[in-house]
Amino acid sequence: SVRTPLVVGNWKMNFDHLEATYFVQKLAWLLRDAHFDYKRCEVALMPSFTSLRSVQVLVDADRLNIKYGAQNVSVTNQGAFTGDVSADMLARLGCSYVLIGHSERRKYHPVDDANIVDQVRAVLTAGMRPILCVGEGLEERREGIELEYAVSQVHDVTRDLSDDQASQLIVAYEPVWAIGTGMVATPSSAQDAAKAIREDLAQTFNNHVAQAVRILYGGSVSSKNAVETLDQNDVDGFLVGGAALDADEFSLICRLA
Ligand code: G2H
Repeated sequence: SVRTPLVVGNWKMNFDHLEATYFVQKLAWLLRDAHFDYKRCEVALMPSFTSLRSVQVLVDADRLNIKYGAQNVSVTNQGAFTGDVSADMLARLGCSYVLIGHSERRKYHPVDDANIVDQVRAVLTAGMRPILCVGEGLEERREGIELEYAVSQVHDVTRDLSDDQASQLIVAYEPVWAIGTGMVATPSSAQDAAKAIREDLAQTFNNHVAQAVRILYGGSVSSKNAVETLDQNDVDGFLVGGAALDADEFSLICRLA
């Protein structure tokens, strides 16, 4: 791919701030030991809110090249919104990325497209990059409409962005049936989805935007299945869940990417 690959570890609701710090130190050490080139592949971790400050302090103190971000964000910037965290707060913690619309958020919390659009805008306004998660369920796959479904999820949320904003976007294609199940999409179906999403971006915006947007694959990624998927033209990296909870395994995926 012409884009710099990106490997993102989504820790979901795992690791307290001490475990998070330990993991980051271990990962940095493993990658240094392997002479990992961060310019060739970007690495990011998505801890819980409660670990972000600890990760920031460590990354700053040791001048690590590992990036990090949050798993969710409020659409508003401040005020009476008990339990919410704003994009500005995250930006001040040094976050580079924010996951938006992860299927687990869509499943366990009421979110709609309007909410997701506002989250994308809030993240962009705060100077971070949204990682927009999309992907069909088994139902859509059975009906054979998985490509249309994933494309329209991206389209509906991004169509009103400016070209500039759209080019900051990262899309994570995660077929819901592949998440945490051990069932990985075949490399060619990951490529088909990424290609269809990129073609739609080219139509909605322009080719320059479409070529700038990185499209990740997510869903039971491991060091055993990573290489083939990344060989695909339009797949620019991974969103890794379960396999991102083991520093050795995650570092291996980074090195393969
Ligand atoms: C998909 C993925 C990371 P896993 O949710 O976002 O998780 O790799 O465990 O399927």
